[in-house]
Amino acid sequence: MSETAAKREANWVESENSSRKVKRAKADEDNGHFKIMFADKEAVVILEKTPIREDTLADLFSGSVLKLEMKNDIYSTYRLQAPHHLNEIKTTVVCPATEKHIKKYQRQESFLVEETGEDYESITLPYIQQQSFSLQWVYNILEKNAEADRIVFEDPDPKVGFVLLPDFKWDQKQVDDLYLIAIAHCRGIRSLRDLKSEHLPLLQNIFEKGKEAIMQRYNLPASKLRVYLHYQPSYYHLHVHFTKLGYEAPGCGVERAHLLADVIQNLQSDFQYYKTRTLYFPLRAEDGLLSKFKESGKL
Ligand code: M7G
Repeated sequence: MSETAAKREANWVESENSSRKVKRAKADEDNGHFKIMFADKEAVVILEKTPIREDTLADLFSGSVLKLEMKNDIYSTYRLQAPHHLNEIKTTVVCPATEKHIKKYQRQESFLVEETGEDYESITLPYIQQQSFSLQWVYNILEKNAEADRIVFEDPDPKVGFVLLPDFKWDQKQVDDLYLIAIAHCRGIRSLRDLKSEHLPLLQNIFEKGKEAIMQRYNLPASKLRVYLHYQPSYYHLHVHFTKLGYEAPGCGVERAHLLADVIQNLQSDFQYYKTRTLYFPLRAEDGLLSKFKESGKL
């Protein structure tokens, strides 16, 4: 049921002197209310209707108000007003948001980029060294300064260890849209491009122990999982996405997701695989990296 339920995402990116549909958001934690209010900080607010859970259907049918919109023969459509407790909107806030966050969440046209190993060294690497998102949230997780109570599994080994926890895209209400991330303890592996055969024990450890932990906690076997890395990622610290097969997680398309099983095999057959291969990925119209590729005559 939940897989077919509509999942809509509305992003407000607010800015004082622009005509874009914008609100400024501030959480009022004292009274548990989330107040949308104008403050002096830029914010990104992501509002998502979450999947409908099968175990709430009885409540939904008995507690809702139905308004008939049209009826024709055996067909009819309604507007259903669900009871409050079934009418939640998952809300994610980035505040203060940088210009890069604002661009990340705006709807924009995408362009497929072809990046050779040399393009990575001369265009991409210098750009990400200057421009990438802060990794503070990642270090907070690894050092237990944030989300410690959400950790599903940890292997503390500094070389091959990792922390597995729910991605903030997942509200954990149902396993149909399961989304966890495994964050490596070791620092300095920015992305797929930095991976070499020496990292195979780390990748294999994440793959095996991540799958085991998900089986134990959520009773989902490996055959129900899509385990992959993004290229380009948004955050340049090695992490692996674990999502449920059948759930079309944002970014699981072939132009961005690289199955961990393939990554392991590729490195086993060629230790320089990700250093030398041409990789393809989409960039959005306002991404600064796209401008760099254009300036270099690559697009
Ligand atoms: P990515 O491949 O670098 O980029 O994945 P993407 O965000 O474009 O997919 C980073 C993953 O970390 C994403 O799936 C995010 O939803 C997730 N994520 C980002 N932040 C800032 C947090 C956070 O603070 N906590 C948790 N649990 N997950 C996060």
